[in-house]
Amino acid sequence: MKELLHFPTNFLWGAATSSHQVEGGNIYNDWWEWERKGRFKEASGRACNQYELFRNDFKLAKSLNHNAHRFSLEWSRIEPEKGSFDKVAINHYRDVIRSLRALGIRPIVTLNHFTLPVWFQKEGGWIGQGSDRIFAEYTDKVVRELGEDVQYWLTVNEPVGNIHGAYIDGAWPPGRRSLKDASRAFIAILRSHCRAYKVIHDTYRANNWPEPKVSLAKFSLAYSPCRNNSKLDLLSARIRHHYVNRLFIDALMKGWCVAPGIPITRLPLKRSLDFIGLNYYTRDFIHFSGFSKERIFGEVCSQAHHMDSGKRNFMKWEIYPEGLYSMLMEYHQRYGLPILITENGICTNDDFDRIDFIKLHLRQIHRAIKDGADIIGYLHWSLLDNFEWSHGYAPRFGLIEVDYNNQRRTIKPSARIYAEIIKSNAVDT
Ligand code: IFM
Repeated sequence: MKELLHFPTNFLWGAATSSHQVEGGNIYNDWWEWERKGRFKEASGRACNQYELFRNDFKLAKSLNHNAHRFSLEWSRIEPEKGSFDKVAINHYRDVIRSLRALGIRPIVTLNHFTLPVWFQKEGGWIGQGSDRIFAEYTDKVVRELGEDVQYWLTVNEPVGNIHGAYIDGAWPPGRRSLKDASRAFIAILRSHCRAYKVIHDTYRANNWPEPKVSLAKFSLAYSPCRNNSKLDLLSARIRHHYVNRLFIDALMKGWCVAPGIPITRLPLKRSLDFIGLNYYTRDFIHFSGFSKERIFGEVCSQAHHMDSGKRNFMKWEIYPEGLYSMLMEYHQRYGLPILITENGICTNDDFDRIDFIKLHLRQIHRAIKDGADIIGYLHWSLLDNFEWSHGYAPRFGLIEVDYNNQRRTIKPSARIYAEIIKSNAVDT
C-alpha cells in the first residue's frame, strides 16, 4: 500500500495566473503594443477572456478544492494614463477579490507581472526617472482601494527573468541589449519593491487592518555544470546561481533598499520581505564561455546528451523535481523565512505528464518540510491554458483546458488528481 505524505494544516493550495496571460484586451500595455507591431509570432488578443469570465473560472477552482488563488492586477488598466486612475478597473478588481473570498479562496495579489502601461514604458520604464516613486504611487492607490480584502501581496513577478528578457536578450519590451541598462533596471526594481513594501505596511497600519504579508515571486532555476569534471563550467554555474537565485533576495534581506538618488549601499533598513515567493520549473546546464563581464555567466548548453538526460516539457525544459528541493532548502537555510511556492508547472499536451509532474514536485516539497523548511503553500502554474508570452498559445500549462475558439473550459484529469491531493492534504509516495 502507498504511504501518504501529509502537508501542514492550513496549507495554501491553488493555482496562479497573470493578467496579460488570461484577461484579454489589455490594450494599454507595452506587450500589446509590441504584439500589434508584429514583434511576436502570436498576439494575446482575447486570451482566455477572464476579464469577463472570472466568476466562472473561480467556481471551477472552488470545485477543484482550491483554497488560494494568485492573480495579477493589470497596472495599465488601473492607470491607463499617468496619474489618472480608472474607477471601473479598480471596481473590477474589487469584484475579482470579493468573488474569490465569497468562495472561501484566499486572494494572493501580484502588483506587476511583466506588462507595463505604455506611458510608463515611454518614460523609460523601470530605468526611467523616478520609476520607483511612480510604482509606489500606483501601489498606494490600489492598496488603499483593495487592501482591506487582501492579506498576501507580491510586488513584482520574476524581476531577474524580466530584466533578462527586456534588457539583456532584448526579446521582450523595451527590447534593449545592454548590461548597463540591465543593472539600472535591477536597482530600480529593487527600490520599487522596497517602496511598495513600505507603502503596503504603512497603509495597513494606518487603517488598523491585520498585518499584511508582502513578498515578490522569485524565479529560481537549478544549475549544473555542463561537464562534471570541468572546474570552469562549475564556476559559471555557481556565478549564475548566485546572480539568478540569490542576489535580489540577498539585497532585500540585507536591507539594501536605498532611497532614490542614493547609490546602492548598505543602509540600516529592515528586510523588506515577510516570506519568500518561489517560482520553480527546471534546470539548466552551464558551459564556461570566458572571463569577460559579458561571458562570465557562461552559456546554457543544449547538447544532445543533456536533452536526453530526463523528460522535457513542450518547451524542452527539463523536468527536475530534485532542483525544487535544493532551492527550498537553500532558501530556508539562507533566509529563514516562510516560503510560498508561487509557481510550478509544466506545459505539455500529455496530461499524464502533468499528473507525474505535480506528484513528483509535491513529494520534494514534502521532503523539504520534513527537513525543516517552513513551506506555507503551493500554487500550480496555471489554472488555465494561457498566453505564454513570446511563445504564444501553443504551450499549454493549464489544469483546465481552454478552447480559444469558443472560450470553453474543460477540466483536465490532472486537475482532478490535484483536487484529491488537496482534499486529503497529502500526496502518495
Ligand atoms: O507563464 C510564465 C509566467 O508568466 C512567469 N513564470 C513562468 C511561466 C511559464 O513560463
